[in-house]
Amino acid sequence: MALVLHSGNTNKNAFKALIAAEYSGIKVELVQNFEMGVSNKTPEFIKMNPIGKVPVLETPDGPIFESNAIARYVTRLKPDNPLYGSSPIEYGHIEQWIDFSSLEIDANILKWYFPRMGRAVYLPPAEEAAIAALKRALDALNTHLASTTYLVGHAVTLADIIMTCNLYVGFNRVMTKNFTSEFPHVERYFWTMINQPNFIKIFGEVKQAETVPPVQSAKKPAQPKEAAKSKPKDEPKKEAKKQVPEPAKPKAEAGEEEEAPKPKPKNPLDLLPPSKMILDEWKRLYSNTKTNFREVAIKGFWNMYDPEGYSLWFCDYKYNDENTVSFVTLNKVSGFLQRMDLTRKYAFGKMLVIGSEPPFKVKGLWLFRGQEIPQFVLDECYDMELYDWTKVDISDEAQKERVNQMIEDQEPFEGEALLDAKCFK
Ligand SMILES: N[C@@H](CCC(=O)N[C@@H](CS)C(=O)NCC(=O)O)C(=O)O
Repeated sequence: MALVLHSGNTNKNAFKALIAAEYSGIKVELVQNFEMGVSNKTPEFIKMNPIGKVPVLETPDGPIFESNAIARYVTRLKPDNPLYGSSPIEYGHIEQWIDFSSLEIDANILKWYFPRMGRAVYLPPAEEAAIAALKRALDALNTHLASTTYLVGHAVTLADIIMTCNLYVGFNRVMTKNFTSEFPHVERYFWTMINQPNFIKIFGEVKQAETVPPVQSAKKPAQPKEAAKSKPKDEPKKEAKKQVPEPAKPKAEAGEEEEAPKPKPKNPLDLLPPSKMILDEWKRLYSNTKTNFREVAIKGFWNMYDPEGYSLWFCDYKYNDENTVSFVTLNKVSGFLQRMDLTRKYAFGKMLVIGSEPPFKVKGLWLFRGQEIPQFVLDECYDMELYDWTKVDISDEAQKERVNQMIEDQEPFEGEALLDAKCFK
C-alpha cells in the first residue's frame, strides 16, 4: 500500500521524498485534494505536525514531519539502499551534504526569495548578506564538484536529491544565468541531476529564472494559499497527481504591472550577408541519405559548404574523467542538444560519445552561421563552456577528413568504438 504524503503538488520539500521513492521502488502518493492553508490547519493535521507545516508523511507506525526526515525514512525502507551509500564514511558525507544543502544553500536562497515575494520583511542589507552567504556556499560546492559528478561516490545518493530540490528554488526563482555562471560546476551538476529520469518524473521541465523577481509591492499582500502563490510558470508536469486548483500566474503573485511587449530584436545572424548554403537543404540531405553516405551526403556537404557564411568547429568535453556512467554521459549530451534548440535555424551538430568502457570521451562537430560561435549561444547555453572549441581549418585535409568522419559516425573513431552518436539538425 502506498504511503500518503500531505503536501501540495509543487512543493520541492515534498519532491525530496517523491524522488527518493522513485529511486527506491517505494510507493508514495500525494494526498487527494490538499489545500494549502486549509488542509494543514485542521485538528487532524495538527495532530500529525504540531507546527502545521507540510510535508507530512503518514506511515503505518505514525506520522513524520520535516522533509529531510521524511526522505530519509523513505530511503531506509529499502534495505541496503545505495541512496544511503555503502560505508560509514559515505553515510557521514551524505549527511554532511544534506545539512550543507539545507543550512547553507536552502536557507540563504529563501532569505533572498521570500522577502521579494512579500513572505518576509524586505531589507536590502539583509538581502545583501543572504546573497553573500549563498555565494560563499555555492563557491564551496563548485570547488567540490570540479572533480566529481555526484556529491558522494559514483552514483546518485539522497544528498544529491535533497541538494537538487533545494537548488531548484534558486535556479527557478532568483538565480539567473548571470548569477550562476560564476559557478559552472554547480550549473552542470544541477542540470545533469534535474534531467535524470527519476527527477524528470517529479519535476517535469525546469527553466532557469530570467530575472530576479521585483520586490512585491506592499499594497498587495501575499495571498495566503500556497497553491495561489508558489506555483512556478514551468510547473512540474504531473498530470496524474494534480490535486490543487489551477494557480494564478506568477505575475499576479508578484503584483507586477503588465509591461507592453517590446518588439523582439532581430538576431544579428539574420543580418549577415546572404549565404549560398541553405542549412535546411543540408539537413534534408543528411537525413535522407540512407546508402552511399560518403559519395552522396559528404560530397554534397562540401559542394554546399560556404566558408564565408558558415564556420565549422570541433568541440572536446573538458571533464571526460567524470564520464564514468554510460547513461549519465548520454543524458548529459542529450541535455546539451535540447538546450541548443535556440540555435536550430543557425546550426547543425554531431556529438560522439566515444569508448567501449568508461571514462567515455565526448567530442563533437558543429556548423554555425557566421565566422564565430554565435554570442547568443555562448550566453544562453551553459554547456558551451564545458567544452574546448577549435575552429576547423578547412585548408587542412586531415581536419576535413575528421569532419567527414564525425558527420558519418565513422567507427572506429580515432581508434575507439562509439557508444553513441547524436545529431542536432
Ligand atoms: N523545514 C520544513 C519546512 C516546512 C515548510 O516551511 N513548509 C511550508 C511550505 S514549503 C509550510 O507548510 N508553510 C505553512 C505555514 O507556515 O503555515 C521541512 O523541510 O519540511
